[in-house]
Formats: sequence, structure tokens, C-alpha cells
Amino acid sequence: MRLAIVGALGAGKTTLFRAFTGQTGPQGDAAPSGAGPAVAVVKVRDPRLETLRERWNPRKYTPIAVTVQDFPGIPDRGETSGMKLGELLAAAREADGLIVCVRAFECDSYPYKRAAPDPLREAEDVVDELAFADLDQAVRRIEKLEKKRGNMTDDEKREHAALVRVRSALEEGRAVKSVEIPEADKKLLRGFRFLTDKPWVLAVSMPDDGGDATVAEKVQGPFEARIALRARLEAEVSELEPDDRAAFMKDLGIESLASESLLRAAFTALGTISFFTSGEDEVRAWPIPRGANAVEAAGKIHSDLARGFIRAEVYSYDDFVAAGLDEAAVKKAGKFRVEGREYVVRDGDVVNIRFSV
Ligand SMILES: Nc1nc2c(ncn2[C@@H]2O[C@H](COP(=O)(O)OP(=O)(O)OP(=O)(O)O)[C@@H](O)[C@H]2O)c(=O)[nH]1
Ligand SMILES: [Mg+2]
Repeated sequence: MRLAIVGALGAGKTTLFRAFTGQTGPQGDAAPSGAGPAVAVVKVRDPRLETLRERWNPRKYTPIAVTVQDFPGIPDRGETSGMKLGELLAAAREADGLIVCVRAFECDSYPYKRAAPDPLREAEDVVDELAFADLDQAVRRIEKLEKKRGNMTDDEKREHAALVRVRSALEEGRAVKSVEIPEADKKLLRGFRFLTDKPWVLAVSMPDDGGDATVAEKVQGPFEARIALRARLEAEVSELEPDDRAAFMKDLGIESLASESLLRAAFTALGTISFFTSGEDEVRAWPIPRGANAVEAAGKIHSDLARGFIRAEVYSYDDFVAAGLDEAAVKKAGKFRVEGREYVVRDGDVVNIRFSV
């Protein structure tokens, strides 16, 4: 699963990336954008999984990992960035979801064209730029198909019709994901990887001393989630040794890291849920698409488990907590379930697959 951090020049993207990763990226702090996107694999913190770890004290502990990419800034027209705009957008198209970073802080050391932050306008510009890129793609393809006139195949006719709807949505300022397209025709559009068809999470980067966090709710755009956060402080926190973090956070009055909530929000926006496997060997979280059944979940763990699937033993994380983190008590409470292949796995299920190959 890949998330791309995009936004205007100097929006605070690299700082947000540092907050996620605890690493200073190759694109230095105050330096303008470097070459391509910096990439890091980030573990998604899940307090439920941490509770399971405390309970089982396992030899191995494996949270879900996502790949985060720190993109160069999207240049204003006439400005330069480390990548050409077209290359940048093409690379962003490969991501599964976008984190759109918008600046609400002031910073003297960065060569902004306008020093004063204007998050609403900045977000609007980014949304327009990405939507325009989608429109451009749709229009080009429509023109190409229309040159064929009577020689379009049936699939091409359906693709054309779907693209015409995409085009009108974009022209009206709506995102591709808002267009209702029959499931069968969606396949024909999949190759375009439209930017406004992806899940988007808004990250408003706030000044260190806070400021009005409600600005995040006022930002317009096709966002599935909106978060305001003090990314620079959070970057400093995540660069500390784990032991020093708690004290530093307490000093700053930060209870939990918004960058972690942001990652979870992105994860949810992608339509992904987590189930857990637990025991003394390993405590692990697994990502699956919402709606996946028990066999599909088993297959995520290992193809043998799907092939030889017999049954899934399941209890919910919440029931486990309610039973004092005791499996015997879960059974006694009647919350330990034996499920078949078709069972739709829920977020927070603790699963044990019985199989034979
Ligand atoms: N006060 C404050 N300053 C920040 C914050 N985030 C970033 N900055 C500063 O703003 C400047 C630009 O931040 P970056 O994170 O490099 O921005 P960027 O979006 O990666 O910039 P480009 O890659 O050049 O587009 C740096 O000097 C940061 O220290 C923040 O949350 N608060
Ligand atoms: Mg940067």
C-alpha cells in the first residue's frame, strides 16, 4: 500500500514525512525540493495491536507497514520543482492514496512567493491542478477514440461513454470518484489511475503554537478525512528515542500523535481493515479489503491456509478486552466463534485459521 504526500512548494511535506518516519529525508529540511520522491516504509501504529503484544509477549511483533512517498512540491505555473509537473503527477498516479499537505504556518527560511499562509486557497490550487491533470487525460483519450468514429469496438464505446461522464464531472469541479460508473465499466477506466479517483486525506500543517485547527474542516476538496496537525513538533517527537518521547510530548501537551491518526485515516479511506493473529510466536496485524471473507483473510497469511481452509476461530478484539484478555473467559462468555469460508472478516477480529494441506 503506497501513500503519496503531495502539495504546494514548501507546504511542509518533507516535515510531515519526517513525522511519519522519524527520518530526515534526503531532501533537507529547509531546502527546496530535491529530485524524486523520497520513500520510506512506515509501521501503522495500532493501540489494539500493542495491547495484544503486552498480553502475549510474543517473539515477533509485526504491525502493518505502508510505503510513504515524499513528493517534491507542485510548482505554481512558471516555477520550478525537482520534477517536471507531468512526471510528478505520473508518479503520484501510481500511489494508492494521496495525503494532501497544506500550509497554515509561516516560515522565514523558505523562499515562499507569498509568506502568509492561505490554506484554503492553497488547497484549492492543488485540487485544481490534480483535477486538471485528470481532465487532460480524459480529454486526450476521448479525442483519440472519436477519431475512430464508426470503428470503435464495443469496449471502446463503453469506455468512451464512461469518459464523457468523467469529463463532465471534472468540468463541473467534481472528482472522478464521485461519478457513478457501472462496476463492469470501471475496469475499462482502471488504467488511467485518475488522481481524483483515489482516496485523499487532508493534512493541514499548523504553526508550532497551534492556531485554529477548525481550518481543516473548511478546506474544500474530495477528501475522505481531514486532520490539522503540528507536523514540525511531531517530526521532532518521532526523531527522539522512544524512551524520551513520552516526556517531550507531555511537555508540549501532545497526548497522541496526529500523524499516527492521519496514517490510520488514510488506511481507512483506502477501504482497508485490519485483522489480528496472536500468540506467543507472533502478534501481527494484517490488512485486507473491507468485505473480504475468511478464506481471503487466510490467503493473506499464506496460500496454504486458503487452500486447506477448514474453519476460522474468531473473537473480536473488544470482546477479548472485555474478557480481561483471557481466551478461556472469551469462550465462557460465548464470544468465541467458529466461522466458515464465507464469513466476512471484521475490523479488529482476532483470527485463528484451522487448515489442512
Ligand atoms: N512553523 C512550522 N514550520 C514548518 C512546519 N512544517 C515545515 N515547516 C518549515 O517550513 C519549511 C518548508 O518545510 P518542508 O517540510 O521542507 O516543506 P516541503 O513541502 O517539503 O517543501 P518542498 O519539498 O520544497 O516543496 C521548512 O523550513 C520547515 O522547517 C510546521 O509545521 N510549522
Ligand atoms: Mg520537501
